[in-house]
Amino acid sequence: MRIQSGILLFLSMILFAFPAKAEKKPKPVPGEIEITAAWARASVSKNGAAYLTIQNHGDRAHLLIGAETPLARKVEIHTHTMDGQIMRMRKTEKIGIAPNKSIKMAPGGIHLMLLNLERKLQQGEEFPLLVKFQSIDPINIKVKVEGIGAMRGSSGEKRDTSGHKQMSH
Ligand SMILES: [Cu+2]
Repeated sequence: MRIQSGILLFLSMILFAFPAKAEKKPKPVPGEIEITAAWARASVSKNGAAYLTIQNHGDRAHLLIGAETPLARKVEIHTHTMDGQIMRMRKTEKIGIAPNKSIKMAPGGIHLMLLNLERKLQQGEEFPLLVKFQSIDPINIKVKVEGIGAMRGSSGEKRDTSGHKQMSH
């Protein structure tokens, strides 16, 4: 009896000493990560693509590790690479965003592939997207759906105050 309760005490001590790892990520520092110009193309097939501009205003690097939306079974981060003469989409697990840098997703470049859409994305609508990072809580945003051949979002684009016009090539 005494030995058993001793073992129990020992086990409970272990449990208290090693609480279940709750993998609680710290909240993003307010303003550290800014997601602007979130848009998607109206979809024609069961897959779609969404594009974000993610600015890291903080002084530490961040890693984009994926996204989720109730509208798609799966969201993958894709890049485009040249395979000989053919441009191919390639899945990547993460995209780094250096301190005080930004990444701008665009057709022909980095994009979020929305796989197995529940329904077609209609121009003009908005849908929720949860954007996930490695070391901070995910950020919930809305994505605006633009036309089928759109090359950029029509709204939400931050004004470029650096004095030069956006290059069209
Ligand atoms: Cu893709």
